[in-house]
Amino acid sequence: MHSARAGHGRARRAADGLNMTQALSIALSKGRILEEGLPLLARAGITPAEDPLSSRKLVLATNLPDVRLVIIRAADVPTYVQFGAADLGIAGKDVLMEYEGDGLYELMDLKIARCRLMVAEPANLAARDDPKLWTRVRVATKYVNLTRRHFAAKGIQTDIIKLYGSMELAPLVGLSDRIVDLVSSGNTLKANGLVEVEHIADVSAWLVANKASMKMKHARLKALVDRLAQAVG
Ligand code: PRT
Ligand code: MG
Repeated sequence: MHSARAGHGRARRAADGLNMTQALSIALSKGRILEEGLPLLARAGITPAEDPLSSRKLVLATNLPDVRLVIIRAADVPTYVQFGAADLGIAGKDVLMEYEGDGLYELMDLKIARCRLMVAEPANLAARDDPKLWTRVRVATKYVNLTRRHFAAKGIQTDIIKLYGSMELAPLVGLSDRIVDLVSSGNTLKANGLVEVEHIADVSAWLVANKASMKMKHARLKALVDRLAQAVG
């Protein structure tokens, strides 16, 4: 009796394991990506089995039996996809530019969660400042890698202060005059007396894929990617 139950448990776990590896997974983050991504997924014929905005589940089944959504932090999406923990992912170009792995394909621009990556500084400094004269700048940002690359390409040295959020606060409290951050409406900068002084990149969310999955699960992934491409229009 005991061993039969254990046997059943093993079979059950094996079946779950099979299901986990065969289902196609899409990693995406709560917040803007999910808010704008859900209508896009719906247009592609993919709807979660329960509301991801209210559910605490991190893995969600969808109306398609072999597609599930994995809900993770935005900055973790490239890692999950590179290591094959998800077949596909939806990640902001900012996150992809910052991530320095090379194990994923950037398949297509989903044209959602649009914004721009900017250098900003206090308005009173900008009035007498000229970015063309910069040789060394102190910058607060969560985008350490892309900030260093951006300035290095222009021959400017950087002292970077790594933050995890609320970059707009840094100039107000004397941490650094300049910040590198995302801007969409511009209201946050304005509310904190900051102005944009340099444009680094236009940002939107991209569909990324694990390289091995694109070979091993090609037909099913291609069908899914085609549906998403149609939904983007
Ligand atoms: O918030 P959390 O720490 O969990 O993670 P996250 O900040 O990485 O996630 P989330 O959901 O805030 O952002 C996910 C993705 O949305 C980003 O990686 C971008 O690709 C995209 N996105 C689009 C934005 C914005 N627009 C945006 N405006 N992400 C952040 N912002 C912030 C910006 O950092 C600034 O603080 O909004 C503020 C500016 O907005 P405006 O409208 O006042 O200019
Ligand atoms: Mg955020």
